[in-house]
Amino acid sequence: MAEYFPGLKKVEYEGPESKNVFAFRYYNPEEEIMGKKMKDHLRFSVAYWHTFRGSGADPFGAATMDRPWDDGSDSIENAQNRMRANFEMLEKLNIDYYCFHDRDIAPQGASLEESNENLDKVVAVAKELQAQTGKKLLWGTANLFSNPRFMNGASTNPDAHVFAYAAAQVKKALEVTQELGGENYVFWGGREGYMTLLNTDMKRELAHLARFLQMAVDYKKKIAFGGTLLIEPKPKEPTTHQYDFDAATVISFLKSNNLDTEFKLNIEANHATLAGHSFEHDLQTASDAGLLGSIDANTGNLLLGWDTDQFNMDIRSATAAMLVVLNQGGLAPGGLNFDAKLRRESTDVEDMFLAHIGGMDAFAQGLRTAAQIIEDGVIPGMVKERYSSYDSGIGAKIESGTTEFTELETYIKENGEPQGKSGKQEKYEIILNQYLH
Ligand code: XUL
Ligand code: CO
Repeated sequence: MAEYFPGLKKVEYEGPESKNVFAFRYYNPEEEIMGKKMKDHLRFSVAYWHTFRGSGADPFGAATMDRPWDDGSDSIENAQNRMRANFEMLEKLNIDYYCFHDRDIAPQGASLEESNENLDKVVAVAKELQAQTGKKLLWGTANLFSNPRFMNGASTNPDAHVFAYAAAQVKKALEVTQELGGENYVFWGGREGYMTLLNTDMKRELAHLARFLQMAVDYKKKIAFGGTLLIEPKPKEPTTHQYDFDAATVISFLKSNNLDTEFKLNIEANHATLAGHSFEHDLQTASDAGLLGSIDANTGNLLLGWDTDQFNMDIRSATAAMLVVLNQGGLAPGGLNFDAKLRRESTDVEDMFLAHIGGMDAFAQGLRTAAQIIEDGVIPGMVKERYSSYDSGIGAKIESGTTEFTELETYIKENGEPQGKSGKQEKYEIILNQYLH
């Protein structure tokens, strides 16, 4: 078989002293942290759309990246070759998973039937490569936003004909995800949202979205697909107001439509920050609801106001994320999907490797640091102490629901004014910095 990355060798762990940018300094897949292998904590995944379909094109200019294996055509053969390159990269980077949209991996045809046939031809190659390499599909999804038919949305489109098309496309995408043993299936809203309320019946559109998701649940059960269904929140872009705004909005939408037992959330860092939250805020919100299913591990550029999908090299942010993951006992069957693209100016093939190595190592270091923070217990102990007034006495009665306003009024009359207690943010930050080195 052709070699797609001839100049690039398998990336190995060399330890924190290494200066080799093609080595891991922190990611040592088989090493155990808190009783579990690093690879099982992190469950890294390559995002096919960015890594094998990204070209560096942006609204201001044409493609900048030239990949020797990609002839730029829409042929099935070209699509199959890209898939082969993907598996070589997964092997060389020691990444166990990948994720795709239906239209990333195979060209769309002139009809739904033709698109489905194209998909089957590439899925067959992917299935064979999975069997040969042991690599796995973290999740599949349907692209319900690129084709002009979806310009006014997919399941929230005012035209029922488009709703039906979206349903047909998701049906097939669920089937191929199942065929490849996908461990999850993602719904990112795409163009589910609106540009102006003047032309929009929001209540009706949201009811249609709920219907669509219920039909997906029903079809999942019909075909006995065992993966987790995930919803990926995003507040804006491409529409002005995306319905799946943030974790809190999606959780409440799921609960009010009795869908919260059927879906979990796929939290993306750059989407959280676009919503005005930190990455860890949205992770914690999802986790507290028992609904954190998977992560799109990227970052935005906070100086820009859009979804720049960069590889996250920030150890502090990765540590905050891994704290949430460790505290909920892991992510499986979810994982850390690098929904991130090379900068337009990073045009070398080797940059594809460097970006993933840097992202993997940041989250590996974040994992190690988060484990240390939890094992030392200093910060968790300070937080526990901060809430200790609820562990006994009147606080315990408040938490257990065994007191009411009259008793609380009596409590104040007897005990007077509460003493202000310092939040000690700077102390927490100093201690956090002690771990980040
Ligand atoms: C878009 C985005 C998507 C989803 C999958 O912002 O994050 O790539 O992850 O549709
Ligand atoms: Co994403």
